[in-house]
Amino acid sequence: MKKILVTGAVGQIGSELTLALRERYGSDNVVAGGRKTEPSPQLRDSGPFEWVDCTNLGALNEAVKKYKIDTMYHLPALLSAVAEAKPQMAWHVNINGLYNALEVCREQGCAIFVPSSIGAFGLSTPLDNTPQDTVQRPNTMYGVTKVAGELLCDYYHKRFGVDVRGVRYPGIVSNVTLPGGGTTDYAVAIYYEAVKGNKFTCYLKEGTYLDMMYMPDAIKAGIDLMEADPSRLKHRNAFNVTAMSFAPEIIFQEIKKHVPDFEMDYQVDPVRQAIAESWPNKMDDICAREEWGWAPEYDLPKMTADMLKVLRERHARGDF
Ligand code: AKB
Repeated sequence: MKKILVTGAVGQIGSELTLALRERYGSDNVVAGGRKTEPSPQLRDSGPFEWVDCTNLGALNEAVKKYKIDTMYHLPALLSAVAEAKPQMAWHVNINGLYNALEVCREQGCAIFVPSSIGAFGLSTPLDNTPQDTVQRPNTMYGVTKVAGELLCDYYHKRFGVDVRGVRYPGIVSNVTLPGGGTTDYAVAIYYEAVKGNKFTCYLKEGTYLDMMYMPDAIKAGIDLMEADPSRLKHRNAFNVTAMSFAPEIIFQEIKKHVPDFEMDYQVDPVRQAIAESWPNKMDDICAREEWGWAPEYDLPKMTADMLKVLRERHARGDF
């Protein structure tokens, strides 16, 4: 049975991925690693929890030894908009933290999952049907750390034989933990405002298409890729994966089918708009489909119906 450490377990992806991993591999076999934010009672009480800062190599090494970890899901990262506001911190967490995780995995023979992002692309990338292997010249600190991270991961695989694999996540929509400081966050916030009966003000322009994915598919991607037969993998870091592509007016119209008097206007944030315009409109994820059977379950209508159902229940309970 695997022994897994999830670093960044209290974050947007980690808080749900950790629970899914516990269900699959047994609660005692999945350690949730947090740095500062208090875990939810569910995350803290459903299995081992350890305070571990990935920028501290010694602490990370100790945690891996203590729990005899053989697989790491390494999730800590500053997202795109906040990385533009704090570029030095973004480099420190996204790159120095990743370097530490790779070093620990090299020394202790662990496999490791490292998420990359649509942020690894830039304006000179073909933005429609973005190929798996293409130009990657991002002009944001987030993008720089994501491309450097992909290259570092491939280097650790080739040079040291570390079993490191990753996906380029698009914007992730979830009904549990809010994202913090990303460019795609509007696609989460819009559902909360619709459920609260508020008008939504969108910080991206009409017509700004981006790839997106519902959290259950994001979790499935991470688990399926780590369970894939390595002999089938021609790529490793990192696979394009997508489930849908939409612009603000498209998700708005989909929500309106369920909330007829929902309203939206625009107040464009130039920083996030420029980032969004440098990212693909829609990626081609054929390599993930062919090499490890990637197939998402949720499209926009199915995701919207589920998001609204869950958020309405949470709203009725007074969660937000
Ligand atoms: C962000 O918007 O920064 C992230 C991402 C697409 O990597 N959600």
